[in-house]
Amino acid sequence: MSTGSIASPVALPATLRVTRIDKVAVLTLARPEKRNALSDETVLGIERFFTHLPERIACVVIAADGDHFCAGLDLAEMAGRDTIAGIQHSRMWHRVFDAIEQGPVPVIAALKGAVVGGGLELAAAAHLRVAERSTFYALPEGMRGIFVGGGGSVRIPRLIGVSRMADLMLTGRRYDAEEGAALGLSQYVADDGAGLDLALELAARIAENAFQTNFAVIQALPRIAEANPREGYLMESMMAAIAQGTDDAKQRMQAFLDGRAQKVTDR
Ligand code: 1HE
Repeated sequence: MSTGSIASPVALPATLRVTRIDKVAVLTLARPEKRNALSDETVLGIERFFTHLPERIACVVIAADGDHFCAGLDLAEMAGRDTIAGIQHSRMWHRVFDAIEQGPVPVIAALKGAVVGGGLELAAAAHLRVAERSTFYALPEGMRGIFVGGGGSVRIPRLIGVSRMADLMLTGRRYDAEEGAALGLSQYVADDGAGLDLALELAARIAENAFQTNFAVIQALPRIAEANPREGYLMESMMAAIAQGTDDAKQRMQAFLDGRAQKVTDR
């Protein structure tokens, strides 16, 4: 599957590139010579992209040039940062990765090679992850004398639990693509070179869903899962009622009853 280049509605740094297929936008990390290490310029560019999505985009895929998804924080930019600047930097990453996770549309990360440190934090902010077989996950912060700062301590335990994250950080352990999928780091594994196509195929399906369903899945579902069940059930009922009350939902249900819509088994 090939992608058509588009001009992003906002200026992006040379380390990022945007392409589009119909309702799917692809944001590509384009700094392979530095293994897509996340400079401040890149992270702020990611924020600009997600807060100014091109019109009529229904799903975003985050992809990467080169053999590695992302080697994490740009270590070359760390040296001059004192403690206060470190807090501000981490809060900036939180803001940016929140824009991905809390944005209006589902986001898929197409992973390969290194998905390490801040690269794993970025991947964890997406809603779905497709991992090529070359993918390996690690949290080498311990080796560098630092700690996760991009929301990893919140998001990664949701995927694999605190004890596995502690193991990654304390021992320098790596998980490969198959292990990562078994543990919940990715939902899909693809052959090397096939990850982006699979991500695009999934994105095209997601883009056909009703907006209100995708919105409920990315916004309500994670909150309900973490809520007290009493509040969770109430939030679920309200979300269900809002979704089914839309004209779109009524038309989709009628289309099924009239025999004009796909069956579950058609996919
Ligand atoms: C980098 C970075 C980087 C590569 N910042 N420049 N992240 C890490 O500790 C991971 C560090 N990187 C690696 O372990 C390896 O680079 C890889 C396993 C990812 C890839 O290995 P390889 O052999 O393919 O590449 P390389 O030769 O190590 O790197 C190629 C170039 O990219 C080289 O620069 P060059 O000018 O010498 O060619 C590397 O210096 C550069 N490079 N990774 C800067 N990360 C908000 S808190 C988040 C905390 C973290 O993310 S900590 C984890 C940091």
